[in-house]
Order: sequence, then C-alpha cells, then structure tokens
Amino acid sequence: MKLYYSPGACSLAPHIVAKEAGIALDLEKVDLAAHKLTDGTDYYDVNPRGYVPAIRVKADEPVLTEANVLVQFLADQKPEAGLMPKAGTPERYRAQQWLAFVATELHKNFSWLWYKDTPAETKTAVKDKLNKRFAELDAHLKSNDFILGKTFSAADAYAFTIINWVNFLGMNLKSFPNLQAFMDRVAARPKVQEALKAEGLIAA
Ligand SMILES: N[C@@H](CCC(=O)N[C@@H](CS)C(=O)NCC(=O)O)C(=O)O
Repeated sequence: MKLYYSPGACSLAPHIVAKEAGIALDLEKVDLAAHKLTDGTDYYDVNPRGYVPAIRVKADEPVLTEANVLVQFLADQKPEAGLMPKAGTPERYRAQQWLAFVATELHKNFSWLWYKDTPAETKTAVKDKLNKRFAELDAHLKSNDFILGKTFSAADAYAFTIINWVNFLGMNLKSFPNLQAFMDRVAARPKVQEALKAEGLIAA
C-alpha cells in the first residue's frame, strides 16, 4: 500500500497508525504547493481534490481518502493492535464520534489558518473556536491518558497530528496543561517518533 503524504500534514495521522499497527507503507511525497509528485506527476491525477492523505490500496481502484477514514481502515487491518474498537460496538461509535470531532471541529477549523488569503478577523474567530475545543479536550484529558481512556487509539494519532499545528500557526497550549501532557505523551511513543523521523520532522 502506498501513502501519499506531505511532511507534518494531516497525512501524518495514517502514517502514525500504520507504524503503531506494524503495517509497512510505501511513502510517496507530495509537493502541496505545486500539487506534484517528486517525479513531476500531477497529483490531481491521483486525487482530484489535490489533498493528502490518500492511500493506494489497489492499482486499478481510485485512492482511498479522508484522514478519519484512513486511520480506521489501517487500524482494521490489524485489529490485534487495538487501535480502534471492534466495528458495530458502542465503543466503536464513541471512537468515531471523536474522529469526527477532530475532522470537523479541529482539522477543518485549522485549515482556515493555513490559507494565505483568510481574512485576519476570520483567523481570530477560528483561533477562538479552537481554544474552546482545546478547553473541552483539556477537561477530558484530566482523567484520561488518551482520548478513549487508558489506551492509545487512532483518534489520538489524528488529534496529535492536527493539534501539533499550534506550533506553526502562532498558537500554544499554555492554558491547557492536560492537553499539553497528552501531546508530550503521544510524541514520546517510539512509533510516533519513527513516523516523525520518516517525514523529516525530527532528526533521524
Ligand atoms: N477532507 C480531507 C482534507 C485533507 C486536507 O485538508 N489535506 C491538506 C493537508 S492537511 C491538503 O492536502 N491541502 C492541500 C490543498 O489544500 O491543496 C481529509 O479529511 O483527509
């Protein structure tokens, strides 16, 4: 399987899940400014939206997309890794609830901060909204090591990836000590370190 990624982008989430599950992925880097692969191929031919992440599962099928789906897809390849609860259980829906929260409340709000032409007042409003969501997570993580409770899951990989963007967008987690501790806990995981190194985000 091939993962189309860009260093530190939301594609880091499926990358982390693959590492944690012990799934070997071929990594194909995408230049998101030009929407090109390193060999010059137009990335829109791979994913018409131009977004990473995308996973090529079968050569003759369209790529699979959407970060919150890809982390579940990968987790389900290795259920013994315990990265997602079993499909159809109440725990699975709870996990999906958190994945949808990350996708719609965090990821897509953050996207506005990345766009160069987002008006300043929109950026201020988005940061305000994100800080409210961080406060909610901070309260949740006061009594939980991870989003689903005691053990690391695909939801943590996705949340970690997205919240890490505070470091590049003039935000910080100083008011959210439990969330900061969660970020440190996830960052320290050996498989997360491997993914960060593979993307060139920390020294190898
Ligand atoms: N709905 C997609 C959104 C993915 C997305 O926002 N990807 C960003 C990087 S984190 C991207 O590829 N941006 C390039 C662009 O906007 O052209 C998902 O959830 O996977």
